[in-house]
Amino acid sequence: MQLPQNKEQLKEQLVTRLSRFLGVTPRDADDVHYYKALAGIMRDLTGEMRASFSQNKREAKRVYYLSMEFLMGRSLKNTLFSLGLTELAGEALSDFGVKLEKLYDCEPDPGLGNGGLGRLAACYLDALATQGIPATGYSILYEFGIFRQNLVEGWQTELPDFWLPGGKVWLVEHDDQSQTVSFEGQVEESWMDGYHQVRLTGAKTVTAVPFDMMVAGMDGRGVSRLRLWSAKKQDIDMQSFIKGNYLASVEENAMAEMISKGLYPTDDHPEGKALRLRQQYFLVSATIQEIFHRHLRDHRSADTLPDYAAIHINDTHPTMAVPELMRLLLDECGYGWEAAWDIVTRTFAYTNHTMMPEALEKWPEDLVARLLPRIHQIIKEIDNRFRNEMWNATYNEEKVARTAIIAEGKIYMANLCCAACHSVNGVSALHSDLIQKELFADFVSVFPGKFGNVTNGIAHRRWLCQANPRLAALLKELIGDQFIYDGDELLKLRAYQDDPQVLDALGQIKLANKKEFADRLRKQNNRNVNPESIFDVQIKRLHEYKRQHLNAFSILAEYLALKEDPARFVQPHTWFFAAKAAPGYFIAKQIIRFITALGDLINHDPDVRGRLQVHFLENYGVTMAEQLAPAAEISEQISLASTEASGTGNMKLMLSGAVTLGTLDGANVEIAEAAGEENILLFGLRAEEVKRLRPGYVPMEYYQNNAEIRRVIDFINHGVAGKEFREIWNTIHWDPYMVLADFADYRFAQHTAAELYQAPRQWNKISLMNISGAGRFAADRAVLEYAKGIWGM
Ligand code: NBG
Repeated sequence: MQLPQNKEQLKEQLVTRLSRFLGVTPRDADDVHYYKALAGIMRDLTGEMRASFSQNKREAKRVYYLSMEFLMGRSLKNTLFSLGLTELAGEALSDFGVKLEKLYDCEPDPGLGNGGLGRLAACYLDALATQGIPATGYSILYEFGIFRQNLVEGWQTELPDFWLPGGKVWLVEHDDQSQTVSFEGQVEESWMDGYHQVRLTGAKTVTAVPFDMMVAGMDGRGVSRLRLWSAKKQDIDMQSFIKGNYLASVEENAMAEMISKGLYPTDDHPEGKALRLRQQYFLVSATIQEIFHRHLRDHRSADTLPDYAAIHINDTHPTMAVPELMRLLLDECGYGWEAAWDIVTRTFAYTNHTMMPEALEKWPEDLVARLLPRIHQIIKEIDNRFRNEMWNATYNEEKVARTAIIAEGKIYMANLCCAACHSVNGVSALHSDLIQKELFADFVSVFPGKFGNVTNGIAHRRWLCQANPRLAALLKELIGDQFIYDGDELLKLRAYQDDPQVLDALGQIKLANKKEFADRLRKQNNRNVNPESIFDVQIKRLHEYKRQHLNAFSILAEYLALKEDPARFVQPHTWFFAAKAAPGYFIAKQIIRFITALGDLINHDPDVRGRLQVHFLENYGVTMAEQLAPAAEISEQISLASTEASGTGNMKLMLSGAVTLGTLDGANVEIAEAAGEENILLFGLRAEEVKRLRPGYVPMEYYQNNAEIRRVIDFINHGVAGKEFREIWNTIHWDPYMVLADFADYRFAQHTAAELYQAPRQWNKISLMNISGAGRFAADRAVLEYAKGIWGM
């Protein structure tokens, strides 16, 4: 298939596809048909491009990015944009009376991830393709992605997300490349001719069938592949079937296929469930077997694996890849331990994405022993040897205990990564510093060279050029189009920081984006928002550490102040929240309910009408973020310092000119540097202050000493919009994320923002400084740092 050169060619391809694959004529076809036809063309095109890209790079080292999550967002717009076909497609379709924009809305959001971790992986595939680095992302083809969030009287309920009907048009099955993954069974060892032989008998096997999806880089410079494994079990228990036990005959199949049924909807907080462990091993076993055997086929010896393969472990979820590769080297190829370990340690690198202690994965040893007996043996041996190594290096029993891989019946996945990977990095300067000084300090004392930082980045072409076309057009006019390829080019915009025309143009673009978003809300959600009000946005997962409740308490304070003095001037202000909470995270769900109730209270109160509004938007996802980010003016990044590893939403909002109102946490620190400290609204405790104050923290002192806090908390005590919020009231008394400690300073920052907003040109200048400084957060920069500094390319 050829890249369509002109409108007529594309029309021809569309007509063919409509009739051949969908059985409709252009006249009878509806938007979904056109969407599928166009997507199918793009899928085939990018598939072929990938094949030739891969062929060109056959001697090159490859990146294999293992991640339990890839939050891809929609593909059609991105693919057309990258291949420079957007206009052509629009024209071709309009000849059939079809609007391209409407086709975009036919595509579901493949929600194969929870939040930042999964979206980061997707952004990296995009950047790797543009940089011409041959890469494959590996994950699971979850039949159900992240749940659809439905609020019933403010209470989050979870509905299944059927994404495959509209999403599978992007996938190509390769069942000839299936792999077999074994669970359970017994390990049998023997010696033959002086060689140690290991066999697993009586194991239960599952077939991993790969489905590929392509991500085209800008101008088709390269194409990344996302390979998703689906669990299949084709055979049937014939004995049960013959005896008439029909259910029993397929029961095991159903169990096996459960593995790829659904995404675990928790982030930053893994649940130690057997199915989750099965999922993890399923992913890594299929992936490592494929990489390994392909390497042996192409290069004949496993010795050279580290020269051709950089395997990346995205957070600890795919850590079992380490013992899995050891297993292949030891049991299949007869390597000795040291030689195998040397190959493994030169092949793997690991990124840590969170410091939250409860989020660090540990698996019960007995579960691993039962489910993965051979893997368990190998991990035990790694643990033994690593304890020795640590002891010889430190003669310090405590250090040995703290870095142990197995302790008290649990397997510590982050420790396994630190022991086995040649590189360990955090995702922002602050986070990398903290993991080196705290979480992994013992490892650092012995292996200092292993640890580093790669600050996260975002696919700026998606988040700027595609999501915010008005701004992109202005930028092209002012600074040319090189920023599309090189984020740092955005700095050139600074030449216009005092140009009143440009500043006004930025204001007009923001207003147009706000109106567009308000329109959408009116049509889709029947909500009316005032586009002249300041758009204040907090969009991210719901977690206590991210402190959506701090924002909510401040809104309540604002409201109560206005009720007391209705004649007071206030800057009209609309707050948007959007967030999913882990289904079992009770307090997080209560916070959603609280914000919704706050909306009910405020949005219906005639005293504040037209001035204050609060909206909690249901079912947050990548597409919603693409719609809301261009309209945002205040970017709420208010986690307690030292809790947010990086954040990436902060980068997306900055890139669209929103002003960060945030703590010095995660990548906010670098955002402040990039925009200039005077162009960001910082507040709150610093990481080192948090560390110092937390142990003796008494939240009620703030309650006693601050009348505004008192008023807010007492108000909550009496219920909001007729609803009780006992649990929220209780947590404030304990306040693990120090909301009360930062409250007064946060209020001050909010007032400052409202004041600055009174002077539009000044505000727009701040906005310009943010847009122009956002280039360093391009994923292109981040993947190049990985490639050079970590993957050895
Ligand atoms: C998240 C962090 C974010 C970070 C993303 C991507 C997990 C486990 N971690 O701060 O909370 O931006 O990872 O690195 O989802």
